[in-house]
Amino acid sequence: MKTVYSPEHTLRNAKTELTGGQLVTPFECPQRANYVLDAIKLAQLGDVVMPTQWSRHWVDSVHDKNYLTFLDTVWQRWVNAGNQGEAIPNVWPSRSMPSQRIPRHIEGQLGYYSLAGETSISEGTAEAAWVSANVALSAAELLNHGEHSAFALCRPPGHHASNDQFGGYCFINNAAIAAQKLRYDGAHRVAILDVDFHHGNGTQDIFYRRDDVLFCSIHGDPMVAFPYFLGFADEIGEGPGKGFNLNIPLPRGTSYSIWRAALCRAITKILSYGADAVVVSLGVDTYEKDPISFFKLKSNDFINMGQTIAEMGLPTLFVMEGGYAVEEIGTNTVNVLKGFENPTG
Ligand code: Q9C
Ligand code: ZN
Repeated sequence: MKTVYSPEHTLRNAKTELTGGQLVTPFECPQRANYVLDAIKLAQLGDVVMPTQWSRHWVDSVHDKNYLTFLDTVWQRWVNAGNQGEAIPNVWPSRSMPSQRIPRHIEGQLGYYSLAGETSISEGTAEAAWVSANVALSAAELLNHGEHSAFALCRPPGHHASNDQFGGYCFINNAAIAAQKLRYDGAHRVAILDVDFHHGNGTQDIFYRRDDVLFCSIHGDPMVAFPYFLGFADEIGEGPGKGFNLNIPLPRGTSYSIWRAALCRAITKILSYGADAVVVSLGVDTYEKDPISFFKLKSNDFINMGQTIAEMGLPTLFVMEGGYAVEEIGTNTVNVLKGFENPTG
């Protein structure tokens, strides 16, 4: 399997994440992608190729134009406003003041265009997010050229980014834009299988009213896990999208046997849907030692995960999302990809 990777992911190198009332070094750090790349080379998974640059069209097709302008300019505007630290949102159009207006001040705009407050914007963040999108698009293009599978080693991740909001370490929804391209390239029906520990709220929201992209997600119960306000089992899609959204929230301590049963449910849905291609939002934060998650998958379980996904027999694009046990992120990610390439029976 080929991997698409760019060293420019290091442009995203924030110094702060707001967690537990403190500003800490972000869990979503450059070493993550470096460890994954090292493991890919060690395992000889296949060629590692650089992304090419794609038209803005694909990103524009899932994100609000004004949001993208905000993303491209926020850092400079934040600095120009005299701020010393990184750009962190601290006020939102909340339930008691549901304003539809977009503030002019950068502090107000940060709240308007964000869905969470842990993710600081720093110099180079927008540039890295655009490169990450190009990584996903270039990997999607490999499928278009006849590859059965490909791996987009995206960083920063994307599945929490909605049409017009960043958060959860995500800015541009890489999996969503890849799905858009696969649709355009001839797949009539695309399924997104989100196996990251967290619910892919951004991806769900982008495709919620559509029947040409099925979204299936297995994740920590949002009653007790980020993103808290989306990802419940009763969210099944709306309008033409009704029946084309599947959420499987699971409790604290979920082991692989339980998790795998959920995967099989999602796979049954994808097969009955008649998907022509699958995008896997591949987070490995389901790992037992992940510092911010609460499932109990072991490193070897990721091999079976890849094998099980392969049993669908569909062209598959893997897109990197989360995974914060940095030392093991390479092994766990490559285990999925190797498992996919070496199915049982
Ligand atoms: N105390 C992805 O996996 N909440 N994003 C962190 C840490 C945000 C995860 C709480 C988690 C976002 C792509
Ligand atoms: Zn995650």
